[in-house]
Amino acid sequence: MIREGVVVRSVGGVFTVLTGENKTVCFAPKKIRFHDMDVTVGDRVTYSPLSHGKGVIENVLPRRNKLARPEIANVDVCFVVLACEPQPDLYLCDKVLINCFREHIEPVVVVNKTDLSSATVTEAQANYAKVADIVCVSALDDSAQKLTRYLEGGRTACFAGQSAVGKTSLLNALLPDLQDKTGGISAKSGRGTHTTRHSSMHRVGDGFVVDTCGFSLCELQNIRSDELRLYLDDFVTVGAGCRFSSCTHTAEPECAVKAAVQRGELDKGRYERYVEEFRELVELEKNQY
Ligand SMILES: Nc1nc2c(ncn2[C@@H]2O[C@H](COP(=O)(O)OP(=O)(O)OP(=O)(O)O)[C@@H](O)[C@H]2O)c(=O)[nH]1
Ligand SMILES: [Mg+2]
Ligand SMILES: [Zn+2]
Repeated sequence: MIREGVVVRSVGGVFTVLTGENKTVCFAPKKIRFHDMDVTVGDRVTYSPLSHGKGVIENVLPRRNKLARPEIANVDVCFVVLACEPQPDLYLCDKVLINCFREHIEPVVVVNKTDLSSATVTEAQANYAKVADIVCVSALDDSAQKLTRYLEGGRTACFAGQSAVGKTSLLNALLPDLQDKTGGISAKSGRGTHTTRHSSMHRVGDGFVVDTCGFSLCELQNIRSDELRLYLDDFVTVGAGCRFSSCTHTAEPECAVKAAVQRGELDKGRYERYVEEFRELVELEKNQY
């Protein structure tokens, strides 16, 4: 008898598959991959149960969407977590947001550690208020509850962000019985110590939340340089006023986006990062052909 379930944990080729309230520890024959990604947390799979709560994955069902960083499939919402420490990497944040739009995932910018400082709140608002919800929280009080409204109707959310921004701490705040391990920031590098090593999916209220591993590198997923601008909603709105409808807002004359930056209506840092990301894609494309 074949069963269906969702992969809630994946560690070294061993997958925990949830069907209703039952968890089955499954193995996957090496050949099972779906498109270019291995079986991953969030995947719906079919499996043949063996004895003793074990099983073998037979197939991966088509994905609604996927992200490579964090590695996850079939999510509705992505909580992109920023904090005053470690220092926010807005290039990383931009790229995660763009990949979310590309994959039809709702990104929410979550500013954590607001008990320490509100500087990141200001920065997040200047950069992202026009493109995503911004939710300010601290894992030290009950403000993480603000995230639960994104799970209503049984939606699945994942965390994304640099190591040590507090992803696991926020999940622990939502699920006091969980108390997964959290880590710190290395005094030497100022970076997180990569405490979470595997993604895991947890039921929270109506929906699910996936804790993920922190990362500091992220590539844009299947996005061409000339369409990059379409994934920045704030640029799309302002860009309606550019002289050329295909304006990339870089070298073209009479560019409404550049004008808006000059008037201070679009954040200069955000614009400069866009130009950098655009150039990176152009470089990549040159090497491809
Ligand atoms: N002051 C303060 N500290 C926090 C908050 N949230 C997390 N921390 C601390 O930040 C550190 C990192 O937290 P984690 O939850 O392990 O961070 P993470 O994002 O899961 O990190 P990785 O698993 O490495 O990706 C820990 O020392 C936490 O106690 C917060 O809201 N305020
Ligand atoms: Mg963690
Ligand atoms: Zn333009």
